[in-house]
Amino acid sequence: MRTNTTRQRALADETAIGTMCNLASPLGAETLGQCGYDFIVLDLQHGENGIDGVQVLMQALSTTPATPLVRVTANSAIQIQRVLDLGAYGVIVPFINNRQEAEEIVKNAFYPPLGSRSWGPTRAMMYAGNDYFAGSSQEIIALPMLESADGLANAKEILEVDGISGCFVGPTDLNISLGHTPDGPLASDTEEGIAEILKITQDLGKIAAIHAISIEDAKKRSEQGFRLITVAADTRLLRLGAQQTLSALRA
Ligand code: 3PY
Ligand code: MG
Repeated sequence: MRTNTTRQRALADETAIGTMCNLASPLGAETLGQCGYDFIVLDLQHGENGIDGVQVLMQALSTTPATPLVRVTANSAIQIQRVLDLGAYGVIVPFINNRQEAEEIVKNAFYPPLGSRSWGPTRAMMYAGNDYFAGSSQEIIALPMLESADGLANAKEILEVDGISGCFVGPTDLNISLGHTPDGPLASDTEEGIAEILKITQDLGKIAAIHAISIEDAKKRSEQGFRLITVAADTRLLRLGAQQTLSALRA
């Protein structure tokens, strides 16, 4: 089965760098993949992507070395199984708050004996290889998002679930859940919560993932110990590049 190079990198204690696709553009996804990102997260939770179009973005990513990951809209059995059938090599699931919710992810992301995913890897087997049934539990990553006060309080029981590969911290939603606003730097209790989650994840030998809003933020998270980092998103990268070009020419 095709190796999940992003998983491999993160578990080897190297930082995998990716970004998010909020645009429903196959050419956009392909362009980012060709830039050399380790992975690309196709985002169904925010932005304009939907389940019906995400397959084409995964096909576009197939021409690149980037690992295709999908952030689903919610902890939905149908959506997790469908994006995996379409070739996602990992799922990121928003707002996971307790062990039971983490167990649900495992049930839907993996075949028996680990989970109870239904057989039907329509595109996944072409992308991954004919040994998909035997190999997918090893290669696919399942990352619950820890981004609420409950998720923080229950981080250990969530991360201890067998089959959960690690966690993906959503700093902004965590900040909001702890009583702060989405603008400006994160509050000190949010940073303390993030450090706590990181320590629990590292102690379990699992993958610590997080979203970063800037290059500086990503560097800080990598130095802190996070090993899978999304930096910005296609919309933001487009805006930054365009603004930089314009302001240089108009100066
Ligand atoms: C958050 O910061 O809440 C996120 O979900 C980042 O993607
Ligand atoms: Mg979030």
